[in-house]
Amino acid sequence: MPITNSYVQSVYDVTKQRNPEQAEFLQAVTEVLESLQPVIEKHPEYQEAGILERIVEPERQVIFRVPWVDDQGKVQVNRGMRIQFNSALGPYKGGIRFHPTVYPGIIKFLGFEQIFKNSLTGLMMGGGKGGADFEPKGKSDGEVMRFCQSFMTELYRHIGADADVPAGDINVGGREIGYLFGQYKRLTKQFEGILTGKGLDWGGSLVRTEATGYGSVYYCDEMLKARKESFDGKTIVVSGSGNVAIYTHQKVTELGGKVVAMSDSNGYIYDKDGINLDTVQLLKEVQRKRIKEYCNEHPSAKYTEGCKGIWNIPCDVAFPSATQNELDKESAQTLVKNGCIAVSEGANMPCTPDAAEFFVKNNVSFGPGKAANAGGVATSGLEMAQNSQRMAWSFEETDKKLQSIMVNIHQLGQEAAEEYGTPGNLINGSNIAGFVKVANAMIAQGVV
Ligand code: NDP
Ligand code: 2IT
Repeated sequence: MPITNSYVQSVYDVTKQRNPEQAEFLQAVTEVLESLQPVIEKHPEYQEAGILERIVEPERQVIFRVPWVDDQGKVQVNRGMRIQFNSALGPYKGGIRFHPTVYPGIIKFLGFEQIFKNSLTGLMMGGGKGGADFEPKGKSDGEVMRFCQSFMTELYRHIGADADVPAGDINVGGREIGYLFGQYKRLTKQFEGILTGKGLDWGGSLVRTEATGYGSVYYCDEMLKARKESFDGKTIVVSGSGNVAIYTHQKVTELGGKVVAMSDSNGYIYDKDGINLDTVQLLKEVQRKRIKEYCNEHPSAKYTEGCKGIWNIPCDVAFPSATQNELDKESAQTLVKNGCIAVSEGANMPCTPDAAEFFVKNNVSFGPGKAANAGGVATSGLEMAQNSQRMAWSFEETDKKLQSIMVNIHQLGQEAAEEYGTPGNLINGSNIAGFVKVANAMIAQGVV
């Protein structure tokens, strides 16, 4: 849907002028602004209060030096950042990404998406994101620890249990959260819920590790139910082999699907009889090795160099769960040609805009990231609730809450899509449902 509303267009023009080099951020803003046009037309109060002008500009952006010493004794310097995007609904909340591609355009796209995603969860969380252009591949535990300690030595002054609560994202998992938490405590003497994804013995929540993958499957299950389908007997392709991909595999298998392919940034593995999750977990979670090595254990599987080819594998349901813009229009056309009926974005913005549009136009049930992968941050919200209570809930109780949040997010998207004239379009519906709550809170809180 192109931008036709002149107010929306003027907001986009200013955003582009202010952020000319930030392609990913502009991509995320464009998609949201396009979806919001019918809301803006129906509710002039949003324009009167300057909501769009405010919502595309982060409340605060901190960029800092992260110096550390490698195992050879050499000084290394990375760039760290935390972007505190919007606090209308609660403390800033969102992950930290360590990847060489990190720059403000990536962290801003993620922080911007996070505003609407967190709103959809129904929990009290604003939107933020952080990261560094650090490459953890090939680094020792000691190097990762020193890097995390240096990162937190600046970050600690900007976060707080009621101010900003970071978590994991690409290359930030249990190990990194531990090192970051330890350094925060050392600097402040406070044992507080300032991060989520913590270890289970020191304030973490059951289900947080599994939550994004499980949530993406629960969400997709709702999309399948809406078309009178289920996972039973379905062939599934999951890209990535990290946190989100692994627990997507686990849950989808439990519900009767068969995952035939997974990947990492070097290439993908395919086995028509199904990918063995124990081997993937050992390789990725314990040994930190490449997915290619899977074939040493399972000679029936085939490894192919390069990521894009994974979408040529025929499947009923696809879970792009690695990174942004990993699935383009050509891949979308191939998936549709091969009979794919549903796509659930485990990653943030993994489908290019023309790929997403192609899915919607061709009757593929399409779950946009800010809805489909909201289970991770939702369970982070549950971790914060448990920390505030100084309690820990059971796996079953937490998983049940996660499930009902995902069902609700799907319903909110459906209802808003219907109300604003594009029934079944969960991109529009989720953007609108997420936006309206934030916009109303911003109006109530005045011009800040
Ligand atoms: P992990 O670091 O655990 O795994 C990332 C996976 O994606 C790895 O297999 C990695 O391969 C692959 N990958 C990363 N970058 C690229 C790239 N540039 N090209 C191809 N493959 C790549 O991260 P997560 O599983 O946590 O995150 C995956 C996605 O899910 C991200 O988009 C993240 O923002 C999103 N997400 C994560 C949530 C969470 O709770 N963790 C919550 C919601 C969304 P390699 O090992 O080779 O780098
Ligand atoms: O993109 C995301 O939602 C995350 N990386 C999880 C954020 C969180 O605070 O749990």
